[in-house]
Amino acid sequence: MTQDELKLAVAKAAVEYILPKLEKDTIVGVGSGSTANLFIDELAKHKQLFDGTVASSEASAERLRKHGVTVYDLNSVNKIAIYIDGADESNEFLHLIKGGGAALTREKIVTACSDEFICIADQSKLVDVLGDFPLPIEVIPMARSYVARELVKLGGDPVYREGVVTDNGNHILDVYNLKIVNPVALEAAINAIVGVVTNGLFAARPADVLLLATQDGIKTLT
Ligand code: ABF
Repeated sequence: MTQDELKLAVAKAAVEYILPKLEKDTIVGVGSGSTANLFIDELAKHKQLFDGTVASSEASAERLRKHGVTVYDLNSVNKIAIYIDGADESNEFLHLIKGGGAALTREKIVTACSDEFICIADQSKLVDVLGDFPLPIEVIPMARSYVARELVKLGGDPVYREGVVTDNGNHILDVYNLKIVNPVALEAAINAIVGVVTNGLFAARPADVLLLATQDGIKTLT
């Protein structure tokens, strides 16, 4: 199977996984990216089974609405039962790097509000040590250079993602050459830099389940 076929397979598997959990009042958190887009298309076929969604990006919200799926503002929702989203990398502990699509802050907020976070990915995303994928950091624009200097002190090589403005009006630094052996500690250290909004490590709150599409079928990691 090609990578696109693997993404479609895991998107379908995610829908099968959550179908028994859906009730009339269920709110589903929906992530961003190409795998999440395929999930949206599959989920929409069952829109009558649940109440609606909260989306982690404007792009996903628009795609959901085009399918006729209700999208709620997070502030009007009490509880998200399930959040489904992709990732750029995962280790065996389901610590993730996310944010390649620049939606990391909203993704982390939706994760925090969700009872269960199901990550969906193809097999290329599973790694021994996080960090080959450059770690995205969302920064307040005026703090960009300061944050970059602090990230160098932590051993990384930050690069400004030029031309990208997040849904929150901020900038992204991508940090290269990190071998992230302690993701929980690095997540906290980067978040402690003044001017950082969020970093793309999802380790303090990892995924609860990783559905991984492989050439041998869908694997479920917990
Ligand atoms: C989002 O989409 C991001 O956190 C991550 O950067 C990206 C993964 O995209 P794809 O599914 O296209 O590889 O989940």
